[in-house]
Amino acid sequence: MSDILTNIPARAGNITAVSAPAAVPAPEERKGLTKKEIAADHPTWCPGCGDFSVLALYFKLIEKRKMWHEKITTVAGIGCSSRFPYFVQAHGAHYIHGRALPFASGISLSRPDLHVFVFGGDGDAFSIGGNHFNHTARKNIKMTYCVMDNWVYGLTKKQTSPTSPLGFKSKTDQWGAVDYPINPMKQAIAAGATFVARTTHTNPNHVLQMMEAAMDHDGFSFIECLSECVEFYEGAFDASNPRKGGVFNEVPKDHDVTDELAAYKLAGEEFPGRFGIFYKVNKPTKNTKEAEINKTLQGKVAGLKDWQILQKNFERMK
Ligand SMILES: Cc1ncc(C[n+]2csc(CCOP(=O)(O)OP(=O)(O)O)c2C)c(N)n1
Ligand code: SF4
Ligand SMILES: [Mg+2]
Repeated sequence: MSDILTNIPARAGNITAVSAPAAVPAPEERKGLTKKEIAADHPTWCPGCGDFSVLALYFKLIEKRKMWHEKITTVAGIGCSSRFPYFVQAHGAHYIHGRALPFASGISLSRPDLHVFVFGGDGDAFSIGGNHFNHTARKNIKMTYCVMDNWVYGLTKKQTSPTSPLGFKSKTDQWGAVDYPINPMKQAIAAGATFVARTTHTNPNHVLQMMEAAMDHDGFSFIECLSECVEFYEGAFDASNPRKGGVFNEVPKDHDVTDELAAYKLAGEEFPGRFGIFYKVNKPTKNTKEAEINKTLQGKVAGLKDWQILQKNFERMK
């Protein structure tokens, strides 16, 4: 059964799209959007859920960077965090569990004028979506992937996730988790992501800073954003929150973000670890490479009609 049927209240189709308002004045007449103009449905998260902060900061980003409705594309898979696009009054899709990245890749490659944001959970990203994560990262497809890591499956009410620590008691590990958790930062660096950052929902300025830097990066940018599930993993991130007696340690000022090994070392620090940009390098994107191929090929078929190009392709395949 499709995710839409299992998880989403009656909305038609396999993809639930939220479309922009009909009457859009010409860009030159328009000011930056206000939160009121970007907020859609009332978020259905539990009171106190960390996901509220991430959404509020996405609104701030849209406001600050003067992005207009038709330029905002928000994609997600399935999970509490993945409800995100519902709450943004712009274009977006609440897609299939673990499949947000391939969907977003299609948008990114076909619409170079947009910057696609993908939001989702740790299960969505690293369990069912694990392969897509690795391949989207290695292809360096331009987009920002913000994983709202709560160390648990929230939507399905407390199962062990790939980031749950050893000993975590859940419905799937009643005696405590025995499997070693993955380290999202190490995974992203090793997979080939060209921008890798870490933040936490309890530090709003930092979340916004990371989102801005990720958006400005030409390539696949990954953010691990700790986002507490107050219902099924309360207090998970207290050690990273100064208001709860924890510490928020930023990446050292002298850290070289182009040094892969140094980034990997930072990622290996014990929780609460470091926050900030661990790794950032410039590498040609799949977007650029494909655009170059398209340009060359279009030159070869200049003057032909679409059906003639198609026919030529069929002939070549015979
Ligand atoms: C193909 C498929 N498998 C399983 C599910 C059930 N399911 C929905 S969300 C989810 C995990 C959610 O956890 P996470 O991605 O960490 O997001 P969170 O709810 O914690 O934000 C699972 C297993 C599904 N909807 N579709
Ligand atoms: S179950 Fe957890 S992750 Fe889901 S909305 Fe509630 S607090 Fe947030
Ligand atoms: Mg989760």
